[in-house]
Amino acid sequence: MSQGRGSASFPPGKAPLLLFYLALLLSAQMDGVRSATYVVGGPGGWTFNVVRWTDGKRFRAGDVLVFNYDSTNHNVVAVDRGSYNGCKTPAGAKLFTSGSDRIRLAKGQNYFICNFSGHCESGMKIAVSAA
Ligand SMILES: *[C@@H]1O[C@H](CO)[C@@H](O)[C@H](O)[C@H]1NC(C)=O
Ligand SMILES: [Cu+2]
Repeated sequence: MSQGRGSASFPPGKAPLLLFYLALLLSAQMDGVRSATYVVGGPGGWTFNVVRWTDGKRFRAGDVLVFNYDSTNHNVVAVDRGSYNGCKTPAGAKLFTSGSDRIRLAKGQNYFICNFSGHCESGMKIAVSAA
């Protein structure tokens, strides 16, 4: 049986298994580099005055935002810049109501508000810039 350089300690039959585990490890690490998951508002979740939660954070396209909230009192609406600034809901805006929504960030600006009456005005809104 030949013992090639670099494979001295691995019987030929085990090489595919080793490569398989190596591939798993690499793909897990690349996933970690590619996208992160953030819980909006931290332990307090998606609620009033969450607007500053993004301060000092850096987001990337593909990162996932998790919005945790009581779905009887709040929701999440993906809006445009003008609607974000004016706390308006544009026609056809995408609405999330599960109480634990996972939303993947698109490259550029992403705007989210709660459109229950008065909530956006009370700081229940976030603007997220994804590189
Ligand atoms: C909130 O957004 C949804 C989805 O666009 C819309 O159907 C609903 O009328 C909005 N509610 C208010 C109070 O603007
Ligand atoms: Cu709300």
